[in-house]
Amino acid sequence: MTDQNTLDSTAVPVIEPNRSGRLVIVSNREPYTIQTHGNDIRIERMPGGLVSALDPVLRQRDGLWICWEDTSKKMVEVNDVASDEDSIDWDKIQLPYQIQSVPLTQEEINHYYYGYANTRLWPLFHYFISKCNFFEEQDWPSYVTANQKFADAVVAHTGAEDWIWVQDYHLLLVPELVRKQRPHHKISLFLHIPFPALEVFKILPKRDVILQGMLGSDLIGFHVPDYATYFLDAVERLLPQEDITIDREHQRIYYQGRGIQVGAFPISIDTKKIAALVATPTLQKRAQQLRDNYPVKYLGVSVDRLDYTKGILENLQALQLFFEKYPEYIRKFSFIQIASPTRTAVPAYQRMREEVEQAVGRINGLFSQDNWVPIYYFYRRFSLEDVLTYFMIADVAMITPLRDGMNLVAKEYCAAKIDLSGVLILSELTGAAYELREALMINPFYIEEMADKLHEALTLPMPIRQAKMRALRQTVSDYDIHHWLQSFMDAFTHAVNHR
Ligand code: ADQ
Repeated sequence: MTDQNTLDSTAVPVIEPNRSGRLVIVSNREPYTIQTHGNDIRIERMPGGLVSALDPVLRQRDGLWICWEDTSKKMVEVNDVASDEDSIDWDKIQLPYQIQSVPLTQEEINHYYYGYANTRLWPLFHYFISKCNFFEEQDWPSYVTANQKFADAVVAHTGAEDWIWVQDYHLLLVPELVRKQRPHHKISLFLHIPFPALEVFKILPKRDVILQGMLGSDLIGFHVPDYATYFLDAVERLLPQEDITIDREHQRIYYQGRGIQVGAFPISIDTKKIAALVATPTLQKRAQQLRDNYPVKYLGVSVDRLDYTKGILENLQALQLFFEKYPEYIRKFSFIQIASPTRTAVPAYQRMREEVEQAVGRINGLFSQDNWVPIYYFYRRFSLEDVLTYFMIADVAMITPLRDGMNLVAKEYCAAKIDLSGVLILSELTGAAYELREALMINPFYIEEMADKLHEALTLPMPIRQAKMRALRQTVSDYDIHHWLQSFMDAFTHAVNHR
C-alpha cells in the first residue's frame, strides 16, 4: 500500500502546540480517496488548497475529518484497470487520522448536494440568479436533513474541548444544529464562495433560516472584507432586530446571549511547496520539453473547473476578438485552456461543456493555419505537477471568472513563476483581485477590454513584467495557506475566549 502524500506531512507545524483538543473538520467532501490498481491500493489525497493545508495539522494533532463520502469503501479504478474489491483487505488500510463518514441516501445527495447546494446557493451566491432553481420542493427538506445528519455526527464524535470547523455552503445550518444540542461547543464556519450583496441574498427563500444556521458559530470567516460586510448587512436587515445587536467596528454580532465574531481570512496556497516543485530539475526539464511542443512565440493559459462562474466562454470570446483585432498574433500566440470536469450531473454544466467545446471549435476553425492552432483545449484533471508545468511555460495567465470567492489558480500561477517572466490577467470580480493588485485587471463582462489587456500583457516591457511578478510573488509568499490557517485559528481561539 502506498500513501502518496506522506512527504507532505513534514511540511507544516501550524497551530501552536498548547491549544488542547482536536481540530475537527466538517466538510461535504472527503480528504482522501482510496484508489486501487490491481492489488495495489493507494490512499490519495484529494486535490485542492483546503485539504493540503489542513491535512498536516490533522496528522500532527490526531484530528478528525467528518465528511459525506465513505472513504473506507470508495473504489476508483485507475488507468481503466478494474480491481477486485473482494480481494482488498480493508482492515489493512490505515488512514493518517480518523475520518468519519456521514451516510446519505442517493435521494438526499440528489436534493441536498445537486439540488439545494448546487442549483440554489452556488448560483445565487455567485450572482447567477437566472441559473437558480427555486422550484424543486424536495431540495430544502433534504438540505435540512443532510445538515442534521452532519450535526448529529459532530455531536456523536466530538467533545467540548474539540475545535469544530465547518466548511462551506453545503453545511450552513450545521453550526446552529450542533449548538442546539451542545451549547458550549467551540464552532466556526468558513465560506469558500462569495457572500452576496443584500439585494441578491434577499432573493433566497429561507434566507433567515440560513443566517440563523450560520450564527450558531463562534467565528464566521469569509475570504474578503466585503463579503463579511454583506453578511452583517443581511443579519442586520433580515433577522428580527430585537434579537440582534451588531458592533460594526469590531465585526461582532450579539445574538441569543452570545457574541459571534465575523472576519475576512483570504485563503491561499502552499507557496513554498509550489516554488520548490517548479525549481526541481524534473519539472524544469518537463517544462522545456512541453514548450517545444508549441510552435509559437507566446503562450497563454487558464486552468479552471468547467463551471459557468469561471468565465471560460467570455475568455474564448475575448480570444476570438483578440485574433480579429490583432492579426499579427496569428501563428505567434496560442492559448491553452485546461478545464476539469465538475458536477457533470447538473444540466447547466452539461450545457456549458457543449458551449465551450463549440466555441473552441469555432475559433480554431476560423483561424487555424498549417500546424498552428489558436486554442488547445483539455477536458480532464491534471496532476499538480502537470498544471505547474503549464504555468511555467505560459507567458500570460488569463483568469477571468464572472465571480469567484477567491481563485487559487491566480495565486498558483504567480507562485510557479520563479523566473518572474509571466503576466497575470485577472478578473476584478474575484476575491484574489483584492490582494493581487499588480495583476492586469479586467472586467470579464467587457470583452473588448479583455482582448486589449491580452495585447498589453504580450507587449509589456520585461522590467515592468518582472516588477509586477516580483510584487505578486511577495504577496502570495507573505500570505500563504499557513498564514490563512494560523490567522483563522488565532481568531477562533479569541472568539471562543470572548463569547
Ligand atoms: P474552486 O471553485 O474549485 O474553489 P479555485 O480556487 O480556482 O476554484 O481552485 C481550483 C483548484 O483546482 C486549483 O488548485 C487548480 O489548480 C485546480 N484545478 C483546476 N482545474 C484543474 C485541472 N484540470 N486539473 C488539475 N487541477 C485543476 C472554491 C471557490 C474558490 C476558492 C476555493 C478555495 O470557488 O473561489 O478560491 O474554493 O476556498
